[in-house]
Amino acid sequence: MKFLDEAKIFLKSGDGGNGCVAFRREKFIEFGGPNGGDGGRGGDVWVEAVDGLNTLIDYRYQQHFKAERGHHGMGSDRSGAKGQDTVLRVPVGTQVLDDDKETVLADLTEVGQRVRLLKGGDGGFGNAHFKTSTNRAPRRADPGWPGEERWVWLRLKLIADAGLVGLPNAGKSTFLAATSAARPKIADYPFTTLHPNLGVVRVDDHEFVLADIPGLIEGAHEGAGLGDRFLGHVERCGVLLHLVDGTQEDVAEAYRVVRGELAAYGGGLAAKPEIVGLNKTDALDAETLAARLKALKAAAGRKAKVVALSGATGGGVQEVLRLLWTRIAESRPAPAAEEQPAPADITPWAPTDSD
Ligand SMILES: Nc1nc2c(ncn2[C@@H]2O[C@H](COP(=O)(O)OP(=O)(O)OP(=O)(O)O)[C@@H](O)[C@H]2O)c(=O)[nH]1
Ligand SMILES: [Mg+2]
Repeated sequence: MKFLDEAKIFLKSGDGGNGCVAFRREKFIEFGGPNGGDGGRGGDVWVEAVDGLNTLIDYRYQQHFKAERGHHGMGSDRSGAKGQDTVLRVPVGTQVLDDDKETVLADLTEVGQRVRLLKGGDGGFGNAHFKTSTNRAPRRADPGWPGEERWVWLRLKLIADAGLVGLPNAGKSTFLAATSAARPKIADYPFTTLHPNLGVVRVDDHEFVLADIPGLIEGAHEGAGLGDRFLGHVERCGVLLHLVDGTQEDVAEAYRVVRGELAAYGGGLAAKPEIVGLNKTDALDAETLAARLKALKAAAGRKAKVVALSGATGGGVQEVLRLLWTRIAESRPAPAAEEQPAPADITPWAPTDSD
């Protein structure tokens, strides 16, 4: 199963600025000639792959992108300035597709790569441009040429950064729903989740992709329950969030069952950094909570970090997200900072490609 993050957006490049009708007016100069300047070119729309983004979440909130219109020409032969370009910053791996969702307009595979999607309209000529030997006072100036506009799709193949594991009913989907815009099915029976769900989680100024997969049970590696066939979706995660339902008697056993299945699955899952969450703590009194937390800590050993939380009320959730982010940041390859030129927001307009 492939996970895709998609967004449909509307783009428009800037219209050209209008040309100007003006005449030279100066004392003692009769019949000053035409001096209306040309309009400026409209801004272009670019797309650029940048470092530090890994989802298209920003394009859910803003869907219309317009570049600035070229400035109008003015008297005294002043031409209008070029309109500002608009640069869409997208994660590496983003493809830009046409409205039909098939034609690939741009495929951004490395940081810093930028592609012009729409060109701004040309500016109109001012009346100085229309001066001829027979018409020395032309009143004609052209309006700017319109910019281009189109709908495009942005598409990014998502890879989960963090994976939720646990027994059925541990509250995995509730956690995903509480921390992202994903709306997985949640219910009070095992195997509510039949397919993996992904959500984009924001914590502080970072964002990462969290995968919720169906619950594991004892013998999953032999096909019990839904088996371990969805574990492949968390194989490439940097960290696992292992949720244990705190309302059950033996939290340590619940923890061990899932660890056993992760180890049996192989693929390095058992060796992945793990955050252990004692979940549903809102339903526990202080004494039970302390006892179960202690039992779970003993089972998890020193290596794993154990946190008490409640996906339903949100208690402890921020702490868990920060811990997850820390592990994810550690697991991501360090960006090769020296190699990348600082991405400038605007590319200077090169007159050579302005045909
Ligand atoms: N009191 C309490 N109940 C919770 C909490 N989180 C989840 N639940 C309840 O636990 C039940 C199971 O929640 P789900 O999120 O569907 O659990 P799951 O781990 O996704 O279950 P599967 O998809 O079957 O593996 C639901 O009835 C939830 O309302 C919590 O923090 N506190
Ligand atoms: Mg679920």
